[in-house]
Formats: sequence, C-alpha cells, structure tokens
Amino acid sequence: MSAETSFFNTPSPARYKGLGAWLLTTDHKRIGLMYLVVILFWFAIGVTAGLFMRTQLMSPGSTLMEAQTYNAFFTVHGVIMIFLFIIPGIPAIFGNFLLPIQIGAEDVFFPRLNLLSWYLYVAGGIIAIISLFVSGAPDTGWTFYVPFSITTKTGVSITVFAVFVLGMSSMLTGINFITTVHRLRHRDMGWMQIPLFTWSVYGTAWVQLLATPVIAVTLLVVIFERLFGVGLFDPAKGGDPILFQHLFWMYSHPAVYIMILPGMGIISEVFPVFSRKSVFGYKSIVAATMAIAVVGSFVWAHHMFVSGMSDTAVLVFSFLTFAVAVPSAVKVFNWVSTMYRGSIHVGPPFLFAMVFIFLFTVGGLTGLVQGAAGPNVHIHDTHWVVGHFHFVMFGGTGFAFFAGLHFWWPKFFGRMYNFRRAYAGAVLMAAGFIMHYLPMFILGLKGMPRRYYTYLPEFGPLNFIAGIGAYIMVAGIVLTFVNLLLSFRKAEPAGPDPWGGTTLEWTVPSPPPVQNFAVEPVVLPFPYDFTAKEKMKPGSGT
Ligand code: HEM
Ligand SMILES: [Cu+2]
Repeated sequence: MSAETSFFNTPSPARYKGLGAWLLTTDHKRIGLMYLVVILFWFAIGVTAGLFMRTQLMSPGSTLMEAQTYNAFFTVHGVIMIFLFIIPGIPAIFGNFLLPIQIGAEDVFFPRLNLLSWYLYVAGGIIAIISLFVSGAPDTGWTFYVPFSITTKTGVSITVFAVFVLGMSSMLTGINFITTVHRLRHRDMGWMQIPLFTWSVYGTAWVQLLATPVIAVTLLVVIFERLFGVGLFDPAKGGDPILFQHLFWMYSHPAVYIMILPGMGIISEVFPVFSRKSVFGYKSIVAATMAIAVVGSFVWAHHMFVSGMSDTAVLVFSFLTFAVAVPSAVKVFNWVSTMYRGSIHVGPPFLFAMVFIFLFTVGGLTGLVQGAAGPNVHIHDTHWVVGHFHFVMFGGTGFAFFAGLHFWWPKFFGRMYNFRRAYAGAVLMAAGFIMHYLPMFILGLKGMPRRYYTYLPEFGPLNFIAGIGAYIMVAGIVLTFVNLLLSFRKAEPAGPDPWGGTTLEWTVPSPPPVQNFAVEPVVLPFPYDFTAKEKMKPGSGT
C-alpha cells in the first residue's frame, strides 16, 4: 500500500477537506498527531521558561529578573511542564495513535469524545495563556498551595480553572482508552496477549479516571475560596490548609504515575525489538504496571512529612513509598534481562531507552532518600528535590518520550530520519542533563532552598555549572527536533516495519490506512514472539 491511500489522504469522516478534515476528524491517528503538534508547542514554551529561570540562577543576585518575575516564570514553567506536557504527552499522542492499532481495532470506542478531549486540552492551554494577562501572571507555583493561592492578587483563579479544564480532558481520554481496550480488542487477543505499551496506557487510564476528580473538586474549592471566601481551606476563617495539601497530593502523586507508566510502556516495547528477543517476564511487567497504579495511589502524604503529621502516619507513608519502588525495580530488572543474550542492534530509540534506564534509576533511588522520613526532613524543599524530580520526569518520562518519538516516527509519517544527528541529539541532551541536574543534589544537601530567585554566594559555582549544562541540554533538544523535521524534506520511505517489531502496528503500512487494517490482522499467540515472526515471512523456508 502506498502513501496515497494512507490516513493522511483519507479524511475521517470523509466529507471534510483541508484544515477542516483535521479539526473535525474522528480518526484516532489524526487526533494523535494534532496532540503531537500542540503538546510540542507547549514543550517549547516550557523549556524556554526553564532556560530563563536557569539563566537567572547562574549567579547570585538579580541578574536577569526580579523576584516577582521569577515567580511568574516559575509558575508558568511548572504548570506547562506538568499539566500541558508530561501528563498528557505520551497517552494523548502515542496512546491515541497506537493503542487501537496494537489491539487490532479500527478506532477508539468513542471517536467524537476523543476529539472533544483534544478541544478541552486546547481550551485549557488558551485559558492558561489568558491567565497571564488578567490581573498579573500567577505566582503560586504549579502546586497552588493555600493560603497563599487564595490571598495573592494575581490571576490565579483563571490558571486554576485552566488546570481544571485540562483535568476534564485527561479523564475523558482515560474513559475512552479503558472502554476501547475492553470492547474493541481483537477477538483473538486475550489479556495476556496485549502489547506492553497498551497495558501501560490502560493502567494509566484507570489512574486518570479515578484520581483526576479529586483535583478537580479541590481546584473548584480554591476558586470558590477566592471568589466567595467559603472558608474550607482558609485558616483565617477556620479552614484547614493541610486539607488542601492532602487533596492536592492525592491527585498529584498518582499523577506522577500517569507520567511515568506510559513512559515505561514505551521502554518495554523498545528493548525487545532492539534485542531481537522476547521481553523477559512479560507477566511480571503487567503485574508491576498494575501494582504501581494501585500502590502508587496510596503514598501521597510523603510530600507532607514536615507538615505535622503523626509519627504513625509518617511511618506508614514512608513504608508504602518504599513498597512502590519494588515493582519499579522489577521492571528495570526485566528490561536489563531482556537485553541479556539478546542480539542487540543499536538505533536511536534504543539509545534513548538506555539513557532512560540510567537517569530513571538515579531519579528513583534519590526518591527513596526522600521517602525515608529522616533524610526527608533535611532535604525537604531544597534543590535536592528539584534534582530528583527532573531526573524522574525529564530523565525518565522525557527520554522515554523521545525514545517513542524516534521509534514510531517512521510509523506516523512513513519517513526515516538521519541516525547520526539523532545520536548526537541524544548524547548532547544526556550529557547536558547530567551537568544540569546532578549539581542540584549537592546544592540541596548543602542547604540551597528551592523556589527562590537568588541564593547565597557560596552556591554560585555549582549553579553556574548547572546553567551551562542546561544550555547544552537545550542544544540537544533543538538538534533532535531539527533532525526529525528534516525527515519531511527528503522522502526516504520507512517501510511498514523498519525495526523488525512484532506487535500489530508493524504489520500495517507506514503511515497506516484510515481503517488501520486493510486485511484481517493476525494476532500472535504471544506479542513478542520473534521466532514466530521469522517463520511467517514469505520464503523463510517453513
Ligand atoms: C530545559 C529544560 C528545563 C530547565 C532549564 C528547567 C529549570 C527549572 C528550574 C530552574 C526550576 C525551579 C526550581 C526551584 O527553584 O524549585 C524548575 C522547576 C520545575 N520544573 Fe523544570 N526545567 C526544565 C525542564 C523541565 C521538564 C522537562 C519538566 C517536566 C517534565 C520540568 C518540570 C518542572 C517542575 C514541575 C518544576 C517545579 C515548579 C513549581 O514547583 O512550581 N522542568 N525547572
Ligand atoms: Cu509523591
């Protein structure tokens, strides 16, 4: 099948043309790509804001901006990176495009609801922009902690509302994916034949569906506090600010798993394919995915060890935090074992996945230091925490995102990109990353607080090094995207299965036709059976 018959040239529904065929589409693949465009737009803005902050922090004193401007950048950076990039990123782009194909379906179960989710996402982004210009850019940080967020005069109500709308989008996507996996799975595909990426998005969807309402209600209460002073959170009126923190983290900690689980799903696809070997311990990866989704929802109060909880509560939440590390470690073990005695061929997705394993492991282990109640008291609200969460979110989910982008780019667009530039981008990004975020652990241990626009002169040298690292990292990000975009210039066709994958998306043309499968898909007894695949090739002698 050629590019002429691909979904790019076949609008769905068929009656629309041009831009309308995109903006009114119900095709999950088009919706996935529309997410790709908007999410990358926000990522670019978020990175730019981060670079501004880092530049300000390269030396002590007010070199680039004043405290209030820093607070605005800080809030905008956090809100964009969390709610507009890292939470929706992988499920909305890769989940939308790939989940139906991986389970042999023609589309998601609610195609029009899917489009509505995209519009809610775009609306949330626009409202967030508006909030910058109405009564001053918000200055609370992405956590909107009360009582400051209910007393500050900046446009926080609108920012909070933007996040509320984004939450609705996230929930609808979750409902759609759960229903799709239950109702549209190919009739030959049992639960233990579902590819691991789809499993991870499915587990994530449950967290999205069950945890998001908590933040939705919490944010509405913040708006009511600001508008009518209802007094649920405001201590001046007998409200309880700690209540806000519990409700906030009951969503926002599970949100960490909404970010990381789909990233782990990508890694679980990349390693088998690039090791030419079935994934080690498929069932234990599935079990670990669901265990993380469940246990990860019960650890929220580790963000509040110093807020004045009982010792028993601290002990329990510390224990549970350590417990979630177990399924995460199981996965790392399985990925490494998948490579063991595999026939490894390196490609850009594999390189990004290797960087992922390294950075995510550092992020996870430093998280355990925070999960232990004793050290937590010392490093709470210091740069240690900034180092930790960037390792997990960007080193983990971010690099998994890039691994996925390089893995499925040929499938999305039918084009192959330049490998040398892709490697260079990955190496620059990784080296810059380490130089940027590793010094923060030392800074944190030495006592440099986070969320400040300046610091004591003794912290200068390490902050300067971190700043240089940030610029190197951003150079890597830019190179990576330039490389991907250049793939549109020269038409080097990718073929249906450039990496030799075994899951269903590699059996259809790149880009796929609008109905995904022109012929009835054949579901392998096991999704990562590389020997069965060899046998199925015409002329392989069997
Ligand atoms: C070029 C890339 C980046 C740079 C230069 C950067 C820089 C920074 C800086 C300087 C801070 C303030 C730290 C503090 O004082 O506590 C910060 C905070 C933060 N960053 Fe980044 N960052 C980058 C990428 C990312 C990415 C990719 C994510 C998410 C995936 C992210 C998420 C956050 C969050 C959530 C905060 C906390 C904001 C808050 O508490 O309100 N950053 N970043
Ligand atoms: Cu947490």
